[in-house]
Amino acid sequence: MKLSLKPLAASLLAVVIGAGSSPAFSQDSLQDVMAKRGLTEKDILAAAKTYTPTGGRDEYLAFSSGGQSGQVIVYGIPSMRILKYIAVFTPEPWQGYGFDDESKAVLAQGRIDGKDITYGDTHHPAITETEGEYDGKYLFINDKANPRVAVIDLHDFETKQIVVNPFFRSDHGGAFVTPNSEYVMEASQYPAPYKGMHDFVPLSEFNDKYRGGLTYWKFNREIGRLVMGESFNFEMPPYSQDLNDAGKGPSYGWGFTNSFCSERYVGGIEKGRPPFEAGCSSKDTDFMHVTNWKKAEELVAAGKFEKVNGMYLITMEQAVANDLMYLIPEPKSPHGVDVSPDGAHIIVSGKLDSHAWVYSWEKIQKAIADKNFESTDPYGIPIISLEAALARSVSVGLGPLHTQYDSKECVVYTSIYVDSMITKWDYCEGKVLDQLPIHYNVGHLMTMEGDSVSPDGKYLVALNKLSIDRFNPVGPLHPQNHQLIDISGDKMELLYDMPLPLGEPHYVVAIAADKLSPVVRYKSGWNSREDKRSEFKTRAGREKTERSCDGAGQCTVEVFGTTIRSHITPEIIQVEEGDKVIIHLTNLERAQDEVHGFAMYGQNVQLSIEPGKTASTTFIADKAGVFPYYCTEFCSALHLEMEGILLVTPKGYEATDDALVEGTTYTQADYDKQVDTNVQTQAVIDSVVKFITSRNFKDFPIVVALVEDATDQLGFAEEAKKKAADFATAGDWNKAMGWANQWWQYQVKTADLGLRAKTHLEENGAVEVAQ
Ligand code: RUQ
Ligand code: CUA
Repeated sequence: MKLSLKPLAASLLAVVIGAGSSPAFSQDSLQDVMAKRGLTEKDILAAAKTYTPTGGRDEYLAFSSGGQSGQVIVYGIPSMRILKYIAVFTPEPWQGYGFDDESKAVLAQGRIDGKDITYGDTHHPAITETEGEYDGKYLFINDKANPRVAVIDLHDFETKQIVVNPFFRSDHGGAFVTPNSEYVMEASQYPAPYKGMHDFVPLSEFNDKYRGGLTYWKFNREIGRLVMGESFNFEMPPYSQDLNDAGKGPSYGWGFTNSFCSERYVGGIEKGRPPFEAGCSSKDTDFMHVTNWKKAEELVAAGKFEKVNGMYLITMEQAVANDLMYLIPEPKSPHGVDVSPDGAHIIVSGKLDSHAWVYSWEKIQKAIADKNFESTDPYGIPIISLEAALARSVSVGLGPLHTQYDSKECVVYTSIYVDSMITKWDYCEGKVLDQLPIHYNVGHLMTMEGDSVSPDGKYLVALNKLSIDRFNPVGPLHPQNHQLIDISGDKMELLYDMPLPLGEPHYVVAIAADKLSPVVRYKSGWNSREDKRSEFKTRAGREKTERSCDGAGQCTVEVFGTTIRSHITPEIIQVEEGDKVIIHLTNLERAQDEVHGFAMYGQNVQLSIEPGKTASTTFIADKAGVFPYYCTEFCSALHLEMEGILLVTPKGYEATDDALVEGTTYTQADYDKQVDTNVQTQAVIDSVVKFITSRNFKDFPIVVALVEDATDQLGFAEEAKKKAADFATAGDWNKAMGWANQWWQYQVKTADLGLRAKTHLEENGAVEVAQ
């Protein structure tokens, strides 16, 4: 009986290598490998800056929008290794999201007019801030297509809430947070009649009845949720509001929203009119909207505004009367609006122009105080003249979009879409410092903690819209290309290309990894989607199945079950055709990473049950039949045996024989042989235990956790051993043999854990301690 897996692995490797071509580089020197692969010294240097050895951790975690995949992608920087997809607006089977009853309830919050919307066009993630610093508690992200904002809790990286904007029919400018995450900003994009106020309005009334807007969603940190009833919305002209950013420092309390299509063009290509793209880019300037959320908040508290659709509505008239909103011209079809870390400047790009425009908050404030307005727009909103607000404009390249700030004062990076490059420039002096080509057509770009009051600099990620020839071809739909750039020196250095084959990521935020401390398991019996103890939590030994029928004759079978390596309790569920079946499963594991899945044939059931979690599924067993179910995670050597059967009997079915047949009959000799194996296995376990306890294993938290888990498993082995002995005494060799095997299963799990602990100690330099 050999339990060490090493010789097995070695022989397998020998087979694999022997069967194929010989390894290309195994004994080569670095120079040889460089020559064979055609790598330059610069490549090696870039590799050394990004390569993260096995087991190594990244310095930053990046949260990227997944675009029209409706998800968030998490990856490490500088390794650019993808660590997770967080399901947000789209069902994600691997996580049980949109499959368990608990997460279905989260997705249901995002219904629009009663319709399930099972995708999203995620655009801009934002991390919660405290005094302008990322605090790593929550992440927000918007859905542009269906104006929604989601709240992701970073204690377990799960989506907890989806809110639907009660007025808009699209949003682009979400999600941006104010410096203490008091509010999450969400601006509409495509003007439309406000929901609940007007349903259909013909385009002939576009100027009067179509509207844009900016919602300030109140975030309640205590409960970690957005609160509609404490939120307010600024009604805005039917321009296409674009992105937002919140003021900070001297501009704290204010918000900035740029816009395009202030032409208020309504299209009509099929009527022989010029298309939207021409009609929306005819004027020389559009508008930045400047809103005073701090004052609006006070007026809301003073009962100044009415609630419409469950949220406070500030009409344009009220905003003007109360000095809450101003406009400032921006160059032709602008894009992006980025407030400097010190809150003193705001940079907007000219998209159809080669300039970036630096606005001065001091000058804007003065214009507001002096009521120095050049005119009002058609809706009566005061317009501050460009000259009164602008500090300078700088030619940065063709098609500038977004700007990110460095840790170095006055240094910024702007993405240049048409020229496919990043321009590094100084916004105080107004001069270009460096330019770097990217591949290709960059949209957003992002520096480490770049949206906070103290950006870290170091790395920049370019989120490129096209990858064209950068990767092995995989058909007409290409991956996106995120390029990692070293910005620590005077010159930018391109380090790495990462293909992202999941939607079109729009924006990404990166936070120092040490600010995050996600849990590794849930408190036992946890409803993770609501973040509270599940009312269906089930303890070991308390599993039960109940059946009840209502007056109308609808019967419900409710299962309170558990999962633990390597069995699902119950293993047999019997219901009648037409029954409603509700299955609650609690994962009893306390061990890290011991997730169990639960998939069932033909019922669209797939749960992911992380340690401690309780997840539920509900379906109608509408067809008689036999429905196998099993665990979908390879959780132990006996994972394949982690199975069960749902029997759906035909209506009125009478059992003639309920006995479970034995496939094999065992004798005392079989039993004795198994017991012998178990005794030998125990000797192996004992030797591993001796190794571990003779080392300073308590200095290794991972080993301590493994030992705890192993001790549990060994306890289960003892219980099974006792049952085996009892049946042996009674002469029931089949049951005795079964329990002797179960005893051995627990021993195997114990040994698996023990060997992992032993390997960890050996690899990490544990030392012998006095016994
Ligand atoms: S916007 S590529 Cu959708 Cu963030 Cu500028
Ligand atoms: Cu649990 Cu496989």
